[in-house]
Amino acid sequence: MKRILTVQDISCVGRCSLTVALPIISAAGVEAGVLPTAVLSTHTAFPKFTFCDLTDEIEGISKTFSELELDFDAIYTGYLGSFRQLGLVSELIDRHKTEKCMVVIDPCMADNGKLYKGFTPEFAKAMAGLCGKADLIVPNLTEACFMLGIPYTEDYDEEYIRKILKQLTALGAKRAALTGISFDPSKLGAYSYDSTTDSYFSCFNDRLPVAYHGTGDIFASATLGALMRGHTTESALSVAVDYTLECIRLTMADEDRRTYGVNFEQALPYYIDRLEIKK
Ligand code: PXL
Repeated sequence: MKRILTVQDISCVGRCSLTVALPIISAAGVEAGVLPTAVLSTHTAFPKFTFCDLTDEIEGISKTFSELELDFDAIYTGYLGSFRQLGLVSELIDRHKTEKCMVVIDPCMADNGKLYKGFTPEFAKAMAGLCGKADLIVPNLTEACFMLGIPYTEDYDEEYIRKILKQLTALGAKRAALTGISFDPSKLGAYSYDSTTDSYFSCFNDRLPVAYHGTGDIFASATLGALMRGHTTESALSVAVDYTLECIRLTMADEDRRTYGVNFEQALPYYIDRLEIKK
C-alpha cells in the first residue's frame, strides 16, 4: 500500500485542504499522512475565521519522520500561508524526496484573477520557487499568471495556454497541469505539459453553470490518489476532471444545501469505480 504525506491547513468547516485531501486519498486506497500547517475555524473566504499557526511544528515533525526512517511515495502540498512555511516545506521536500517519491504541488493562493486574503504578488513568486521542486504542479490560470508575474486574462486560446505551460515547467517542475481551462463555454477541464517528453495533453467534460469553492483541492487530491493507484499523469487528470464534475453535479442536485464547498463525499463511490479504469 502506498503512503503519502500531505502538507496543508485544516479548515474545520468549509470542505477544503485537509478535510478534502484526507478522505479522497484514503478512498483511493492510499495511506494519507498529514502535516497540518495551521488550524482555521473555516477557510479564509468566510467573513470571520480564527487562525492558529502551526509553522513551528513543521521542522520537528519532518525531522522525526526522518529519524524513524518513515518514507513516502508522494509529498503533496496545498495551501501554505507564509514565506516561512514555504521555506520549511522546501526543506521538508529536500529531506524526504527519494527516487520513488513524487512531489505534487498545488499552489493554492488565488482564483478568478485575484489572490486570496493575505497573499501578495511577492508570495506568488516565492511559491513559484517551491514549484520548481515538483514532479507535477496543478495551478489554476490565476495562480499560474501570478507565479509568472504576467497579467491574468480569460480571453485566451490554445496557443497561449501552451506557452504558459512551457513557462511553468521552465520554473523547474517536470509537469504542469492548468485547471479550469475552457475553450468552449460548455466544456471545462485541464491542459497539461510534460517537459520530459515534450508532450501536451488536455481533457474536458461538461461545464455546469455554477462555481463552488474548494474544487481545486478536490481536483488535486483526486489526481494524487489516481497517480498513486498507478495511473499515468494524463489518466489521473482525466479521472480528476470527471470526479470534480460529478461532485459539482451532486451538489447542484442537493436541494437541501446547508453545507459549503461541494458534496465530494457523495461522489466517492464514482471516484473509486473510476480508479479501476486506466485510460
Ligand atoms: O481551497 C483553498 C484554501 C485552503 N485553505 C484555506 C483557504 C483556501 C481558500 O480560500 O482559505 C485556509
